[in-house]
Amino acid sequence: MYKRVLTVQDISCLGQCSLTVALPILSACGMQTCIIPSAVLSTHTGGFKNYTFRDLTEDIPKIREHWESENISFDAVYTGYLGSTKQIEYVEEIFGSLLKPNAKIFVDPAMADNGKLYVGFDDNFVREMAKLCGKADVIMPNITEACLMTGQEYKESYDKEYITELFKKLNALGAECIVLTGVSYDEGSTGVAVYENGEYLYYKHKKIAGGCHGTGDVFASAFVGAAMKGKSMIEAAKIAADYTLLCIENTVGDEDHRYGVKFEIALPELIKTL
Ligand code: PXL
Repeated sequence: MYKRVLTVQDISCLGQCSLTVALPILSACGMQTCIIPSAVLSTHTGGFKNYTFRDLTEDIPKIREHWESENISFDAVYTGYLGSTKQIEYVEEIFGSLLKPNAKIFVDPAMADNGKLYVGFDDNFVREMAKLCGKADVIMPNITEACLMTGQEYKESYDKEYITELFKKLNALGAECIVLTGVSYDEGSTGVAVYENGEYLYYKHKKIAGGCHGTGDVFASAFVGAAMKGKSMIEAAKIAADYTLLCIENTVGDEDHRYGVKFEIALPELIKTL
C-alpha cells in the first residue's frame, strides 16, 4: 500500500497552493511524494503584484533523464499548475517513461476560475492542456476550465443537462474519469460531479460564501491521496470535498489570511477519514 506518487507543479513560496499544498497533503495520505517543481514564484499570481517567477522548464527533462537512468518509476503522477506549453510537452514525456505499468495519471488543468483564465495563459495553452487531459486517467477541472477546453459556453447558473453535456465533451477529449468541482444547482449548496464509465454521480455539500484561493489544489491533492489509498472515485471526491470545506471554514473571515486556506490544522481529520 506504500505508493510512490510524483507531482509536477510550481512552488509558490507563499500563498498555500500548488506544491506547498500537494506535498504535505499527499504525505499525510501516506504516499511517498516526489516532486518536480515547474517554477518557483514568490507568491501565486492571484491577487499579488510584482511576484518573482523562476522558470524551471529546462530542469524537467534533466530530472526525468536522471530518474530513468536510476530506474525510478511511479504508481501515479499528478500534474497541477504548469507554466507553459513546453512544460506540458515535458510532462507528456514523463507519462511515457517514468510510470509503472498500471500507474494512474491525474491531471488538474489548473489555469482558470470564475469564467476567466489566470494571468499568463492563452488559447494555445488551453488547447495543449486539453490534449494533456486526453492522456489522463482522471481529470479534475472546475467548470471554467472544462468550458474553455471543450468550447462550451461558461454559465453561472445551469442544470444537470448542461453538466452532462460538459462531461460528454470532456470524455470526447479522451479523459476516462472526470471529477468536476464547483457544481452548484442551487444558491446554498455546491458539490462535486463525477463521471465514470458513462455514469453520473454527484456529491452535494454546503457552499461557503467568500471563497478562498488555492482550494482547487487542496481538493485535487486530497482526492489523489484518497484515490491512491484505494477509495472509489466518488468516495475520494467526498473525502476531498469534506476536507476542503473544513479548510475553508477554518479560514473565511480571517483578514490576516487572504492568500490561501489553513489546510494544515485540518490534516488530522483527513487522516482519520482515510
Ligand atoms: O492554485 C492554482 C495556482 C497555482 N500556482 C500558481 C497560481 C495559481 C492560481 O492562481 O498562480 C502560481
